[in-house]
Amino acid sequence: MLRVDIISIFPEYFREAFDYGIIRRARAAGLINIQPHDLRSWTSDKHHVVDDRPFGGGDGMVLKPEPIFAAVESLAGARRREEVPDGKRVVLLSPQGKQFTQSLASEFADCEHLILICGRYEGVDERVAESLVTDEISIGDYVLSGGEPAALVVVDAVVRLIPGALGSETSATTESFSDGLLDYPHYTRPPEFEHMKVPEVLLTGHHAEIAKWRREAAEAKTKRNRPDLLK
Ligand code: 6GU
Repeated sequence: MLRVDIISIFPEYFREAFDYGIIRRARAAGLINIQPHDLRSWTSDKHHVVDDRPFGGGDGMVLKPEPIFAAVESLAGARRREEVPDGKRVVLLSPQGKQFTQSLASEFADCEHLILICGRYEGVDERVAESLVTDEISIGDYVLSGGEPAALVVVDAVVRLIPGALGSETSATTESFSDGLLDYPHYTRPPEFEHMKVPEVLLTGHHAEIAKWRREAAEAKTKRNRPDLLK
């Protein structure tokens, strides 16, 4: 059972997000336990303040360190990165993070406990990234207004790698990225749609030729859409 705690100032954002498809099945099967938490519940002041103005000036507000350290202490039992036990990862979602990849998703799927911290506003006090988290990750080169959508992305990518989450399918190992190429093109009925035909070889039942076509089509599509993967 993989436990995932998500720390956010918008815990309601996740209300129905995990109630569909593979994630719903994995939860029902007891493969994963996902729990969103309100960062404000780890404040101690009357107004539950989680942010403050940046030292040095500038626009916007910065998430304060104290509630985040308190949250991670209560969920992971650690106040510093070095104290995070094996099998646990404390992850800050931020546009300044290192790129989230399929390989990192595999590492997370092998863990017993993930703590995902959703960044907000113009930033998070840097002592969180410096001293508390085991990983600071970004899901791509664009700016989101918060880490919440990124947390959904991470949970989805990780859950489908947990043994048993995909049921009888073998998809997880044969799809995009596991062999460094994009997935091959897929077709279903009808064999002709508005003058657009399914490649003939796929209708023949010649398995070796189909495999060869798929390999070449995957390479061509990778060259066209993601030449960086071939370098
Ligand atoms: Cl993880 N957070 C934010 N705020 N923006 C992002 C991101 C994360 N990944 C890409 N852009």
